[in-house]
Amino acid sequence: TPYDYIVVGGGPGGLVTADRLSEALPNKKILLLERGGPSTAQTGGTDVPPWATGTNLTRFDIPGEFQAMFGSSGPTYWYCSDVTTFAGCVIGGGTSINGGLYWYPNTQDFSTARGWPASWTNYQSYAAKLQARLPSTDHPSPDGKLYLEQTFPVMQKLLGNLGYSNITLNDNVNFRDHVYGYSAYNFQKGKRWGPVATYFKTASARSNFKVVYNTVVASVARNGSTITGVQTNNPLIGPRGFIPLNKNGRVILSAGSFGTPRILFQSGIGPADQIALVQQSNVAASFLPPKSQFINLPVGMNVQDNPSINLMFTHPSIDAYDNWAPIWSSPRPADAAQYLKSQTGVFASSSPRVSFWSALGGPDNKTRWMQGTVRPGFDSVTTDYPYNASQVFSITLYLSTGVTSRGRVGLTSSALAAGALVNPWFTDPNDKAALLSGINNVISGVKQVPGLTLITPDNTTTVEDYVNNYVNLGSNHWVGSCSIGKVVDENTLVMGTKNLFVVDASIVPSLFTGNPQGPIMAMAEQAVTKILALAGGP
Ligand code: 6FA
Ligand code: ABL
Repeated sequence: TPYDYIVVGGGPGGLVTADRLSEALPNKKILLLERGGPSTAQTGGTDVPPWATGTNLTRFDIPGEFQAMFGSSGPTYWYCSDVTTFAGCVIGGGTSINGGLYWYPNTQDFSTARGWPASWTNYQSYAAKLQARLPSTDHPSPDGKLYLEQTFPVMQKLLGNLGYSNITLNDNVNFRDHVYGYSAYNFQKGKRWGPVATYFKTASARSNFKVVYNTVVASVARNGSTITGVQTNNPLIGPRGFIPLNKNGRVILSAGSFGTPRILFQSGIGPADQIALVQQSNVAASFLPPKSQFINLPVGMNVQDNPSINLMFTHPSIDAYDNWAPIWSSPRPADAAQYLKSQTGVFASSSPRVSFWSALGGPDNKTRWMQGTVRPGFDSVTTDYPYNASQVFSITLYLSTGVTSRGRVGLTSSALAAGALVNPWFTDPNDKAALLSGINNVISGVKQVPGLTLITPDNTTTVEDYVNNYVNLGSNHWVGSCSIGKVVDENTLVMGTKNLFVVDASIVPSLFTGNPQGPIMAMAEQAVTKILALAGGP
């Protein structure tokens, strides 16, 4: 059957969009196609840790299972198998597998200085719509108590001595210089909440909305600039997997910073070298339009991701929480029992605790912001010091708004996997210099905090060498591969097409001030409003 709107991808961009379309157009048919399967129990998920057997508390529902996403011994089916970095491929996309840090957008996130068209700078009413649907909390345990908070007093001393103030971070969104506070999350009732428990829930209750799981969209079919339907791998939903659009129908791509470019390349939209790779792939090539209809746009260019560096410390007051290793198979019994009883306690939160920001000067006289995330435990310690592993905590320092480095994403193999073609971190040496100065500033405060020891880097490695040799600078916050103003216009319409839109992180022209899921959802609220207002649609 044909549809009026087909939304491709059920991450934060796609879920906000599909919900608002189905709300505004009760007599039109809205289809959401998601390549992954269920995640939380609400969506049909059943992946429950052994300690919660018999409940509907899945790994996606329990915030405290976040670190187990990385350390799983079984198959990590929730990650996209054909994206060369972490990306969520279940309903909810990244929001079903991420750390849950959730920041309301601020003025500079949607400013013309960051590449947004002037028509986008009035972001507040869209942010308000998001916040009404999905408020943040910095007290994720429903009993109102804070758990595993030993890093807070340590950071209070460290950052207080360096001139930082303690604020409620989401109450002061434009105050992002020398501030710290409790992390804010999109959790509620002690569970992962996000767009799945809100937007997707209301969409799913409407008769004009349908979701189909386990369906990969390869390309859009088009007649020149007019999209006529989507090509999928699922023969059960249409002949040879094809789903047509109604007259005046529209397709919205929300497949993420890697997934959306891949669909565009397979639809003959993008740089010639990427379409050439599609031409070499038998099946995908058969769905390309004739060469005369290729649309040359800088899809995959202009990409950013926050460069980030982890520093590891010990302090005698810290509980490293066994480095989160036993949380799936053998959690601390009291914490597991408390969570099972009332969804309170340590498991009501993911691992991050304190968050902080600072504005940095750069050698090029540009201001760059630095964000810090503090969590008990660590990924890996490299040190010559003897240290007590049960007292380790990590500070991740990311360079955020103001980053000037850009990279490129695209197809990385003949099997059409997607990933970075040019890594986006430190392509401008001024970014590295700025982050280095920020790191040095944080480290300069360590000796003033009794008992605090920096163990990685240790005293056999200079901070400069540590940064120069750092292996994975990425932070999973990819934006820009279909930048607004370059690939899509100010209504998020793919340039050169009449009815193809993109609403996901790929259209974001520059990195946000903090972890991106909040601004992405506020962006989607604004995008869907513009799409609905645009003449010519269903
Ligand atoms: N962002 C935050 O704000 N706070 C965090 O704590 C945070 N942590 C993480 C994190 O720990 C990890 C491991 C990762 C990977 C990301 C984190 N992020 C965090 C970033 C945040 O989750 C992402 O920026 C955000 O989810 C991006 O939203 P988008 O809507 O742009 O895209 P998604 O990748 O979330 O969703 C795309 C959806 O499309 C997926 O459901 C996918 O399965 C689906 N899809 C992809 N290709 C498709 C295709 N061809 N056909 C059908 N469906 C497709
Ligand atoms: C984010 O925004 C980042 O994208 C994640 O990388 C980060 O999680 C979460 N938020 C929480 O701060 C970290 C984990 O805590 C690490 O254990 C893991 O190695 C890392 O992601 C992988 O990138």
